[in-house]
Amino acid sequence: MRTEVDRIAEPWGERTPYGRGAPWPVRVDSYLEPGVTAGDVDAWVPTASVLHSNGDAMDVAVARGRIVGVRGSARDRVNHGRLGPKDLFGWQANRSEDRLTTPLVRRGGRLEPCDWDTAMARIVDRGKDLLEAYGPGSIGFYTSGQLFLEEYYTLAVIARAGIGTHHIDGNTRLCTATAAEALKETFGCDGQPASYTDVDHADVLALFGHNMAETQPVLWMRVLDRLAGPEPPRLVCVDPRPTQVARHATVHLAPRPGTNVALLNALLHEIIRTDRIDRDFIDAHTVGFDELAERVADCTPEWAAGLCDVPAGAIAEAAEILGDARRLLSTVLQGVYQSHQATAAAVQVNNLQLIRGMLGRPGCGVLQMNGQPSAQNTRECGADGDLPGFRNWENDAHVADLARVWNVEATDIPSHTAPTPAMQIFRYAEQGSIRMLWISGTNPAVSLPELERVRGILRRDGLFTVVQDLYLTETARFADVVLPAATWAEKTGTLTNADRTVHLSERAVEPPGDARPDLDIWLEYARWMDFRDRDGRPLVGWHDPESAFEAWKECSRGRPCDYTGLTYDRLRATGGIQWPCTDEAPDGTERLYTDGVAWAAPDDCETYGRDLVTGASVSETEYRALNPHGRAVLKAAEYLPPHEATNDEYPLQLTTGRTLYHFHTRTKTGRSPQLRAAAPDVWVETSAAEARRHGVAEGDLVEVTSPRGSVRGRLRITGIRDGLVFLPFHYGYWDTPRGDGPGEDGGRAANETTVTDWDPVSKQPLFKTGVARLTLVERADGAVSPAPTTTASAPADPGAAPPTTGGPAAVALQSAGEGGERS
Ligand SMILES: Nc1nc2c(c(=O)[nH]1)N[C@H]1C(S)=C(S)[C@@H](COP(=O)(O)OP(=O)(O)OC[C@H]3O[C@@H](n4cnc5c(=O)[nH]c(N)nc54)[C@H](O)[C@@H]3O)O[C@H]1N2
Ligand SMILES: Nc1nc2c(c(=O)[nH]1)N[C@H]1C(S)=C(S)[C@@H](COP(=O)(O)OP(=O)(O)OC[C@H]3O[C@@H](n4cnc5c(=O)[nH]c(N)nc54)[C@H](O)[C@@H]3O)O[C@H]1N2
Ligand SMILES: [Mo]
Repeated sequence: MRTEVDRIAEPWGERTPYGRGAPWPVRVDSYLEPGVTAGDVDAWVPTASVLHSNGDAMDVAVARGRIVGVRGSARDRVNHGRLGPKDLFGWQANRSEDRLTTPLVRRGGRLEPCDWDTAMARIVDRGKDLLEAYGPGSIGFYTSGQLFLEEYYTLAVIARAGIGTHHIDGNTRLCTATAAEALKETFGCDGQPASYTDVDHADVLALFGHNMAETQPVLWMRVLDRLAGPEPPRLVCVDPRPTQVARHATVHLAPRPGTNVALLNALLHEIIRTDRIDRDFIDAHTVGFDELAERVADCTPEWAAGLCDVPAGAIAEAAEILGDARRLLSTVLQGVYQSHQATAAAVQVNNLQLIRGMLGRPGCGVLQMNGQPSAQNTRECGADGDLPGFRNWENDAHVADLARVWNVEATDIPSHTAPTPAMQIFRYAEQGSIRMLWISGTNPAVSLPELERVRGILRRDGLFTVVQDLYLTETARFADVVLPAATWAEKTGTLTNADRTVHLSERAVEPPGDARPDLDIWLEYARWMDFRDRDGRPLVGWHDPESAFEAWKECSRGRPCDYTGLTYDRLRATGGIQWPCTDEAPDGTERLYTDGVAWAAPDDCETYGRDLVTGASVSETEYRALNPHGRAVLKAAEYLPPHEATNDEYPLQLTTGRTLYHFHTRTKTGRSPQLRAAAPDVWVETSAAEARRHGVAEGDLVEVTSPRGSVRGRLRITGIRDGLVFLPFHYGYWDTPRGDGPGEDGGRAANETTVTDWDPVSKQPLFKTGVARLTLVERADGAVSPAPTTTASAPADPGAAPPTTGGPAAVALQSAGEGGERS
């Protein structure tokens, strides 16, 4: 059956219900631009989405050398054909008229076009001068969670063994550093235990600070289809906003932001108090239960109710559902990771799974979610603060093993101190010890906290910045050299989603002008720098995506993220495959830890861990004593209040986040007409009671001011908890007259208001726990708030705003059951 659906008005499309343990029915979603029919398409080229971490597999339609649409991949394990609104419409950004087509260099204060040799010579000359005068610590790399595995691996080799700096991190620090850290603290090693197929089996789903409906819409379709079928799962939602997840929940807890640890400790308390624990599992697979039980002994629902401002009865009810679950799947994302006790809270979710013995079986597990499409690869390949292959930088044997793979001396790989997290890289740039910063695939002039400070750093005379992007972003405008990158569908490479599924994304069209794949840029740089291994051979011995992938496979051999059973041809033939994929597990691995925890032994683990409250490192000796047999560690944490408290001057809490239709700083979704129109500008969300208290109404232009700065937007009144303001963080300045920062009509980017502060364990910045005041700028006088009505920002009074629709331009095709059911 084929139906046409306005996928802006109906983001999740129609239901294909299924029951517990049954296969998720196929539904193929597709969109071709107006005037193009399937008969016009010359080729369908396989890839996966890069506008979230879900890994929706799709084919790009190519006609006469141009992308003209997309179609979901029916065979793929991740999406069974479905696509979300960003998947359907986001590709149009590739074709935008304002793509960068040549390198730019700064001459006399202005960025001017030049050829590649001129740009590369500038970078190489400056880098060599700095290396000679100040050493490798004067150079830093800040990369992304949106490139391909082959690119990160190449960059990691160049930075660590070529330059020899440990100032290399990804924007994954803002994103899923806490996911990685929480997995390391509990399981000794990064690596997602669960699988999306656990949604098919679970009888209880618990979402902690995760607006899955908007941020992984295809995974949410899977949940909606279970909810519509026989034996639906029960949903527990912990989120201060009235998200679609909250609307479908059996229990919705809307805590005061920054109180996750208090709430989780109370849930653990109740489960232990009512003896709903799995003693055998705890004894066989964990250490630390007694300390955990002691830590939460006084954390009653009544105690947490006061801190979280949630009824004690609702906490007890949630604990009962979690405690009675027979197949419990929990997910965690930014409502936890971007809070002040990020790792401490994320680890308590791991603890909840473990004390209930909910691990390594169908329907049982935890998804410490990723956000970006290839954040997993940034972490695996060591383009963030980790060594490649989840090796432990504090373990000499691991460093020596990496040196063997790269054929360099172990002493050539910087591992004498902890790797530098992104916020510290920017601090060094501010202080002047980092003098060259190479930024790729990220837009810190909009996405880092406290933007006035960030702009000041990027503007510094003593800092030479290289920015590698598709567009002249806010960040690129501050650069000394801008390099035009080719992107998704214009280059080939692999990417791994949040449940370890690896996809091959193939080049479908030529990049515009002189734009080049990030891989080619770094390979070229390595040639210019002439990096050598210890036998005098080129350090980077590969020349294209497939040879880079083969090199990475050797680096991953025998490691938890083992890719040795994968090839480009296998990925082409099969679609997505989950790592580890080896000779012993040739079809990949659905769940980790089906037979106990595997990588936590002192000689194997990726880290010896940290104190969850202070962030202080645990020493190797302490870890050996704590966990000699390599079990899962149940780590306890006491609750601490958020770093900023409301006061007379700033009486409101402030949180920031996402909407369904936009991706980050909108460089792609802001250039896709349907997505742009669905949420055209920044808005401000409060509750009706808060609006009344402030004497403001729906559609009024208001200003949100924090101790750092302010943002102006039109008010949307929603069911958000009282005392809380929400700002979407997508809206920067590239499409405003000034282009790089606030103009006369005030700030637009949420990060004008956020604070330079981070979780002590994962070093992830706090985007979700600020304070602010709200003032009226101008009455609505007929103007409406640009907030969508289909999402968490739906108006409390349904008649208060016209419904968000896409009209004929947003009609996509849905073919249910086509291609048969996937087993
Ligand atoms: N549409 C869309 N999808 C995306 C992205 C995008 O930009 N747009 N980006 C991708 C990326 S990189 C990421 S990291 C993910 C992020 O995906 P999510 O984490 O789902 O998105 P956020 O909106 O950042 O935050 C989730 C929720 O945290 C809640 N929250 C705030 N404070 C607290 C708190 O103290 N406790 C709890 N429990 N909850 C709180 C907010 O109300 C919000 O609904 O999305 C990915 N998918
Ligand atoms: N206030 C607030 N701030 C936040 C968050 C929040 O919730 N609230 N969330 C944080 C999170 S989770 C994240 S992930 C970050 C995201 O923050 P950013 O990474 O800064 O956001 P993007 O807009 O995705 O920037 C990616 C850039 O890479 C470019 N690009 C895309 N594809 C390619 C490619 O193939 N090659 C190259 N070279 N460039 C490419 C894009 O044009 C874009 O400029 O924001 C963080 N900041
Ligand atoms: Mo993210």
